Amino acid sequence: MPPLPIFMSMNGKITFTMVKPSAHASGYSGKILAKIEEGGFKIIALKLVHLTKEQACMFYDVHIGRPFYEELVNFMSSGPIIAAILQKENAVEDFRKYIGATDPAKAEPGTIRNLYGKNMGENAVHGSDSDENAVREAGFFFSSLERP
Ligand code: IDP
Ligand code: MG
Repeated sequence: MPPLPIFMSMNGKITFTMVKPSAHASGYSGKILAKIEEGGFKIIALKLVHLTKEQACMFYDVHIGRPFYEELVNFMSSGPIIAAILQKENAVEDFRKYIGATDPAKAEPGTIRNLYGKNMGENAVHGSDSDENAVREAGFFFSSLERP
């Protein structure tokens, strides 16, 4: 992924999420966005995008070399996703808790991945894993005209 964007004043207060292709195709985007808002996360940028394989490779470049990388980028470019920037105090950590474990079978009952995930790959949503990655991921999807 490209270097950090200049815009960083919301560092610590934002996270980045995607409704993954399988969840969007199943018609869960509305329910998932509602659940995100119910959790106290404010949607401050939002779009529907169909990533090319090259774009998915770039987004997930941190996972290059992992056994699931090829499957992951094929899946993430298989259909449209909903991308959003979310604002909340302690956004990254709180959202990771709110979506649950990577494997939906291990995610706490009531979490988004528990409710809407199918398996380890098709786990309904993405959530940034650090403040630095949240800023980087938000900058990958949204220009300065598309976000506060
Ligand atoms: P995370 O999304 O909970 O942060 P990561 O380890 O960063 O989990 O992995 C990124 C994504 O790659 C996961 O959300 C999942 O969709 C996919 N993934 C991770 N591990 C596996 C696996 O063992 N098999 C298939 N897909 C995987
Ligand atoms: Mg991750």
